[in-house]
Amino acid sequence: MKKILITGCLGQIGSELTMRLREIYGTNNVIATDIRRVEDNEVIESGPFELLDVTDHKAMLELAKKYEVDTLIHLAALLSAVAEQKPKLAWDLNMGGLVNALEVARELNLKFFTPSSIGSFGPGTPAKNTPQDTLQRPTTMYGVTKVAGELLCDYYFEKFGVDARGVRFPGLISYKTLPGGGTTDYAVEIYYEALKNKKYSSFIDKGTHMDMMYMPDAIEAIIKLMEADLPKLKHHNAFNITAMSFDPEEIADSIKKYIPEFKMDYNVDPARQKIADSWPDSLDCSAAEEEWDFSPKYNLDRMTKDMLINLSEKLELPLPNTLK
Ligand code: AKB
Repeated sequence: MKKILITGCLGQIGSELTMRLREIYGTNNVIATDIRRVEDNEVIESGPFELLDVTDHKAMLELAKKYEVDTLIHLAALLSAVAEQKPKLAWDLNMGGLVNALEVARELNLKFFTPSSIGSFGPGTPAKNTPQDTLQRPTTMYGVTKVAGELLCDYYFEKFGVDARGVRFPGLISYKTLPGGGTTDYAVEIYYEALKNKKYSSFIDKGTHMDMMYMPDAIEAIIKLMEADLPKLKHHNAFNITAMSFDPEEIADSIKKYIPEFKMDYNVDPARQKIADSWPDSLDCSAAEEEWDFSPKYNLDRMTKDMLINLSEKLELPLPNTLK
């Protein structure tokens, strides 16, 4: 990767990935795009930024040509809970945006990355130690677009030789940018509420295990996969990756180690619970480990400590005594 165009760069992944890529590859070699512009934003202010609606193929092609990029990282998409509320929009944006991005990659011979998700699995998938290659019959529109997206990437690789790579992300936890409308978002909200109010009402029920990962590991995974030697990749695209699997009780217990007075109860949201129930509990990432040396650094307690330290600074709230 030398010159990179990113779509959806103001989202949860994009905002951190853009800054990290600018550190590694140089500010002017990372062109950030999003459908909106916001005030006081480090991604917009720190380097090249362009407005881009990913459903506009011509506009995407023009930008890729204008900046002479060699890599396209396509992140713009609706997440699971919002996609369930607006299924037609999710189809149009997630699939329309992806096919446009793959077309641009084909036309200009670009290296390509797009994320899939644990949402690409469904209730018929083995829930524990979910294999890399297994049954995928998701029951959400988000999942339908993710499986179709994985297949589309495979198709562009086989048919046109587009070097399309990707991972199946679990829930991503970060203190910098909030996720927008996912099922795993409770695992981010809980840290904000723990610091602000010492309590949290979880919209996901007790005993619901989902895979998760701290954002620094997710960012390093993207870069490592993109820099991996092509002949070593047997799967190429849609690699299972995860760093931990927990249910609400376990993340609450981890927070209590640092904020002993923290209390959690439940106010389950049936729509998001239904999505969570259709997803695996824990993925097998051996293909990613073997093919490109995937190795996350953060487990639950390390992540909790880092989240609480950084969030208390961001929210200008006192650091918990246990962390002083
Ligand atoms: C979501 O909850 O929709 C995402 C995901 C796991 O893909 N965080």
